Amino acid sequence: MPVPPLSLSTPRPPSSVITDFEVGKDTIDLYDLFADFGIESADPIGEGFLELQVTGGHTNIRFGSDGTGGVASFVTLATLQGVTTASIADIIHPQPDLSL
Ligand SMILES: [Ca+2]
Repeated sequence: MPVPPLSLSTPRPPSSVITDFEVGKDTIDLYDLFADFGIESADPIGEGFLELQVTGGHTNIRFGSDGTGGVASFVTLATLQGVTTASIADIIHPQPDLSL
């Protein structure tokens, strides 16, 4: 089957289900994805780049490439099965250098 062309507006990797995520022990690494879009934020949830959507006993990790407003909708990157207490502390993402 032919592989569809990658679009810059399509985050990678595609949505996946993670069944063994443990809050406080495991992390979700979104560093490269954020870096690809030039996103460097101390508060990616507050700025609309990331949403942790708790629904049906699971958590959907959703990415919005242009933050609050803009034209891009949230895209679900992964679903943490059986997890409802994940927070930004469980996500690896680029942060501004506050030491400057
Ligand atoms: Ca947006």
